[in-house]
Amino acid sequence: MKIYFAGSIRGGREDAALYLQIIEHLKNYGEVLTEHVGDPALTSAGDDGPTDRYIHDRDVEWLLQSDVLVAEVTAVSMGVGYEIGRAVAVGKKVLCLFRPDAGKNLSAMVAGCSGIKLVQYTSLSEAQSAIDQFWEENA
Ligand code: 6K6
Repeated sequence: MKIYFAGSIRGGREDAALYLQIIEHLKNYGEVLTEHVGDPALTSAGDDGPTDRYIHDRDVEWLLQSDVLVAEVTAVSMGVGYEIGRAVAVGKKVLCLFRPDAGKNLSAMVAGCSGIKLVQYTSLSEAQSAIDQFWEENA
């Protein structure tokens, strides 16, 4: 089982510690191809790494190889939205996790998409339970 985890990078790293904890839980179910998204050392500003073209092409390849996409969608991120759209377009299973108490408005393009399982949560344990249930329903 290959899992693509999507979380904000240039959209802001305020939830990076949470991404790391979600990724740790996802590892119970398979290989997470995008562990770097939870790396606390990864900032929104780093620009001395690979080119944007390299990042895009590599990440899309991983996304197309993956069985499931799990996205934390509370922080508003163009890249996460793009990845969700690409995953839905090719019929991947998609789970989106959103914290309504963070004061953000979720896009209707995610909230209204029938190809996405959307779960609202307030605590890490609720996110973990949502992941467990998603796997039970899609195993
Ligand atoms: C690093 C530091 C600043 O910018 C970077 C770019 N590096 C990236 N490395 C790996 N994946 C990336 C990178 N930038 C975006 N992504 C992908 O898009 C990840 O899979 C995330 O799920 C998503 C984040 O998009 P933005 O728009 O928030 O950056």
